[in-house]
Amino acid sequence: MGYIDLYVKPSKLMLGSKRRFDEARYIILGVPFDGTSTFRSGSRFTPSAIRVVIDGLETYSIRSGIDFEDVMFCDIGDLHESLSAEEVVRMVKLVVSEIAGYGKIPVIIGGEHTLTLGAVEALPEIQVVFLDAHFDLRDEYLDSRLCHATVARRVTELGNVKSTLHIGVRAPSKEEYIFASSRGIPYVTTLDLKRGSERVKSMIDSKLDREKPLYISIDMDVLDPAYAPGVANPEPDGIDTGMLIDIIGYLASYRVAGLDIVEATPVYDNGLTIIQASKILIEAIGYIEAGGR
Ligand SMILES: [Mn+2]
Repeated sequence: MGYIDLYVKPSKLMLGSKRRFDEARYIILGVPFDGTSTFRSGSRFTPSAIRVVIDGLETYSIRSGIDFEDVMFCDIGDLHESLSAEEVVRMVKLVVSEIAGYGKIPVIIGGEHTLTLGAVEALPEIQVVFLDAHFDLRDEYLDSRLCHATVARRVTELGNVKSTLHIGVRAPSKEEYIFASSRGIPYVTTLDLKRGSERVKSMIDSKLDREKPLYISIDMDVLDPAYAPGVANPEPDGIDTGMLIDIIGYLASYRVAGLDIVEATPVYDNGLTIIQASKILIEAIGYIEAGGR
């Protein structure tokens, strides 16, 4: 019996998920956890919400030319629930290790951002890109060292993480700004993104290694609240969906070894955010399948 059998329970299948685990290239895993959300919780409902909403979207992508329904993916269901962030991270790590051990790409639907620590820890030598309005680089937040606001800091401490890059930053705390600057942690702000894509591409190319596997973590609050109002910590002056998908498309030309999409919360949504997250998922997997743009 493996960790998937032990810690994952069946759910409604994404788009009917017709493929078996052994034949799939992408393994979808829901992580319904929002135990450390301090402002607007409810992201634990997002894995189920996306599985419902995605049925209403067209699956063919004019960007990548890939039809998501033709992609070899398998939805294994949702991680067991726990109120302990440590326990969730531990279970995510074991399950993702098993998925990656079979040479498959884990695609994780959160849930809050904390889950990214377990996923990244499970992979061999890796570089990590955070698409996020926030740094999540605090050493501790409200007396907790393991939560959505410290997850990137914990990721930078992992021995298997070769480099990190933050894209879409527009709401750093002073502590995080000083930490990132003093450690030379590279970041691209929302203002940089709005000033042109060529600069951003060359920034990505100068910071990432094409030979090494890449993990992409998409915090839905990287989008402007006009596009994604239903997130745990909305932050104005963000980017639009097309720009985010363009960036993901470029990152997909690297060796993507894992992906997550986190922090959307249906509880504060007008319906739009879950639709955006579903679309981003379709386009991201399409681009990875097509080898980027
Ligand atoms: Mn985040």
